Amino acid sequence: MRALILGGDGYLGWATAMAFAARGHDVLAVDNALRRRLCEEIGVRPLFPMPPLTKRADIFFAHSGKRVAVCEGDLRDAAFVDALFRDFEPEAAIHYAEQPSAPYSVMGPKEARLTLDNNLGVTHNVILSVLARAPRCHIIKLGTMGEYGTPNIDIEEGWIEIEHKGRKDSFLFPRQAGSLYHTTKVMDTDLLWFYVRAYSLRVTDLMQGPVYGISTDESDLDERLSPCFNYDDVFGTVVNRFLTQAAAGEPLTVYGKGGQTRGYLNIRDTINCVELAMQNPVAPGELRILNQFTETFSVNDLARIVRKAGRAMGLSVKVESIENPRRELEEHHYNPAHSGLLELGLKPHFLTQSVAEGMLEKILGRREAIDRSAFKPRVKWSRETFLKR
Ligand code: USQ
Repeated sequence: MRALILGGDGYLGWATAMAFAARGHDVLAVDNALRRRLCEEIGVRPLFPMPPLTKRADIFFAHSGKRVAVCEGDLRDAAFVDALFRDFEPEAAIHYAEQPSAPYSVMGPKEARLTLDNNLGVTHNVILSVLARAPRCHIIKLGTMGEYGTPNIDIEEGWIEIEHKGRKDSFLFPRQAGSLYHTTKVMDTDLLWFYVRAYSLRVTDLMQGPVYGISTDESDLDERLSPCFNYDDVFGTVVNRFLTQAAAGEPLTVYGKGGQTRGYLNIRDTINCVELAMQNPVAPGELRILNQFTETFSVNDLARIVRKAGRAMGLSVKVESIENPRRELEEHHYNPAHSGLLELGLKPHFLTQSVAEGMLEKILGRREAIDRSAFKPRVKWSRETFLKR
């Protein structure tokens, strides 16, 4: 299929672009290197080498003979987005092009504004350009499980039927996000839902949990094709952080009581979920919501898994409970539905000990490059951060 990958330089976008090209799809990856710039600004670096996007596309071509076409540009520019949809005529637009970090989004007023402006601005430009230039294009939007928060009831897959005063109707499941970043995803969903209802857009909104992983079939071809693997407190997700902490001989930083439970998935499953969504498009006027994760863990569960894998590899792994910089429940009910992607054919890759050990092995190969000062959380969910001007 003709797939436009928006945010094609990021952790998930680049891995998806290569996998889709390898599987015979016609791929155009678009990015403005925002993630690289933000990492530089806050003084953090991904662990594995990351040549510029065009260079990575050349390296991938040299290994595979498959071409990821690349276009550099800012998706907040409406004319640029319009031209992309007009010229490429995509059948599917995979929309990863957002500022993806919860801590970054509440770092200060500048970061909060950037997150809001970028995430909503890009989503809205994509919607308008699809309507104007490619009305049959299926928008596949990366949302987040964090849109639902941690309510004290089971989480459904997108929708909930409510009976009120003897009448019934179906509504979006209540959303109550825990950061500004997650809130922009809630707002994205509302924007998409409006345009689906009013203008018959075709949309799949994937509510994804935290992703982990380094390896995909394509990134394993050459270390320079690795995904953008952050382990710092701002852009690193918890499994990737814990494994890097273990490799560095630093304690695993469990925030608070560690009972925070989320739905996790391997980066390989992200790629497969997005491809399944693309190959099974929705009809015009339909908003399909799929909960994208394969298994749930508490932070304490993850610390145990990483400690066990580390010990099996001869590392001494310590676990430290530190003050939680975030406002989140540390003990809560969590039972989200997630049957939609399995019904479409997803074959999950679970977080087994051998997967954790495989990741550790790769990380140990870059042990010298680990910046130990990047582990300590620097962003608190506190009003004081917004007093900066
Ligand atoms: N945590 C720790 N110690 C750490 C880092 C994190 O205990 O050193 C805890 C956090 O407090 C949280 C959980 O681990 O309870 C997950 O944190 P995370 O940083 O891995 O994930 P999060 O900030 O929620 O965001 C990530 C991605 C985001 C995606 C989201 C899915 O950055 O783009 O949308 O996962 S979800 O968590 O389901 O909302």
